[in-house]
Amino acid sequence: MTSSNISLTQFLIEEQRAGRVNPQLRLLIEVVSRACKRISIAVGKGALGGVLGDAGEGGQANINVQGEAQKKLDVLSNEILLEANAWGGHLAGLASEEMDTSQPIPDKYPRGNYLLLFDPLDGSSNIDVNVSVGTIFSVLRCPEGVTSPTDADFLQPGTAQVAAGYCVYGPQTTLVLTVGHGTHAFTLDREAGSFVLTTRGMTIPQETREFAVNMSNQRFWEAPMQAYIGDLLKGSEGPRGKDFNMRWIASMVADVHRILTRGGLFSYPLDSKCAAKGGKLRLMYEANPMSFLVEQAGGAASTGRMRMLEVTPSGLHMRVPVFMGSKAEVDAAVGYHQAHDAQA
Ligand code: P6P
Repeated sequence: MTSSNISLTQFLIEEQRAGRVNPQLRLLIEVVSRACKRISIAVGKGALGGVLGDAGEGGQANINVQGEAQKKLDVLSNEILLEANAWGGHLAGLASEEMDTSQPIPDKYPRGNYLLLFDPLDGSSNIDVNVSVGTIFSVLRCPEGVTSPTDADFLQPGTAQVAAGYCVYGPQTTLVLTVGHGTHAFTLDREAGSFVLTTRGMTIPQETREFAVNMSNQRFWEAPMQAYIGDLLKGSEGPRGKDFNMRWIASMVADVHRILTRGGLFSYPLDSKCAAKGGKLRLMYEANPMSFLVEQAGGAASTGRMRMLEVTPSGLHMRVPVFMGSKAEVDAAVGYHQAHDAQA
């Protein structure tokens, strides 16, 4: 780390001086980053912290609103984020992957102008096998005149986000953030206990030779996805004219962090198993924040048929098919879907 590496706090003060964030949003981001530090500590303890395994009593895992078994760390991470954000006066309400509905800030605290949505610990099925997981968050403005927000107040398109980020708990703990002026990475200095700016202006290469998809679902994909991936797998002998490599960590934060760092195409497409729900990944606190970060890094993000950030949310836990990463590769995947739909 060179002395020129500034802290997250200094970065945010400079963004405020430049008029790119206001004091309330700056406080919000600082509070979320401190919560992520606490989550990082809990994740890092693993078996030593008694926090591995499923949440629940008598061997019966709790099942969350997603129909997924909750991990102890899912519950703990959610509680850390709720407690950290309750009293600061920067939020009007919160929504979480782990909670059925959104929550207004408790009456005993002042309310602010923002809404915070988060997936407190994405990829948590990886925790017990020591693979990177992460926290994803999205920030919206609370609608004018709304003092006690309900779910409907959160249902804003991704273009309405004022900030988004994730914290990946891997070999390093890294916070990646956008406030709409580029995507920037901050690495946790564990000795000092502060996030330090390590990449100003992450940039995704336009082209790539790497894709991330769960290939075991191939037989369940729609025809255009079958055709698209089929052509990638043909490599230099096929219509794409180049060989591709594949990575799948099954932790969106880790896969997208790799793509923000070196390029690639991430996809969780529709398949016949999840089509009835609209897809696997959630729009409001997974696809939208990640799409904002990716676009701000020069990449693209789509449902395969439209720009992700322009999707109109129909519900807090709405699911969508996801394609994001290197712009030329996202465009290629979208092209296969457009060609298929044009013949339908
Ligand atoms: P699969 C983790 O559960 C998650 O929501 C994303 O982080 C990840 O990309 C995806 O699901 C993995 O899904 O079907 O490969 O286990």
